[in-house]
Amino acid sequence: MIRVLVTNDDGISSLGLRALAVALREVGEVTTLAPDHNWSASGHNKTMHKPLRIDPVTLPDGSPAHVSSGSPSDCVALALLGFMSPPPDLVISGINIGANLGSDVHYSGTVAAAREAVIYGLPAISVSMESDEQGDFLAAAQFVARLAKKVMENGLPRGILLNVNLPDLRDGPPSGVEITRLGKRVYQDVLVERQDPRGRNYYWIGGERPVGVSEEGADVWALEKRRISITPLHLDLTFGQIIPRLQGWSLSYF
Ligand SMILES: [Mn+2]
Repeated sequence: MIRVLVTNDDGISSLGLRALAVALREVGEVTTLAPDHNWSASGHNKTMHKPLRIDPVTLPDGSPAHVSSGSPSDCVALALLGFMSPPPDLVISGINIGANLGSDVHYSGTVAAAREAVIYGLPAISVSMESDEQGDFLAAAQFVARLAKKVMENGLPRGILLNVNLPDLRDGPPSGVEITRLGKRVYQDVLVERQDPRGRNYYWIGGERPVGVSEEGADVWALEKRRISITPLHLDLTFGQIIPRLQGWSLSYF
């Protein structure tokens, strides 16, 4: 029986998390440890200057879970550093409400939680769906359970996580599964400047939802075709091709 840690960034009350926790029971022994509030777009962070709490909770289906005051990546660190004993064989983060495509992976707490597991040397999957709170998370979670079995059967190279994005399954089943590369997100952020009731200016980063550039083989493209996108992400962000050129700059200290 494999041991699976389930977490997310939308918080313990998310239906996406709950569906995942239920479906993964087909694969192994599930431990759920998730943040006590929504950490979406919180990126990868480590709480270093205040204590972290973990409290037991019961999910609506009656299964036990734990809730933490920490970030998504804190939840994974807490579990792997000893809260979960023995440690998990696989970490799955999600199902996030809203896709995480292209540069989203740098903002995403969902992806950060999976990345935290990979830093510790464990295989991990981050899962997001292009939907709102009412999405068909159960169907999505059943696909993730099948993927999790594949990961355990075949293994993943060290340093790799799988970033999975699903189309909205309320519109029907997906048209396929595509192994993709990261695509290009286009953010439509707009700076909104307003005044608070005391007359001081405040700023809000607003604007329309991000769109994407649809290039064949990219995650954005797969979702546009209503396919499930699976992007392997590596911890090593080095852009090796440019190293010889930079060496050619002959940089020296003096
Ligand atoms: Mn989220």
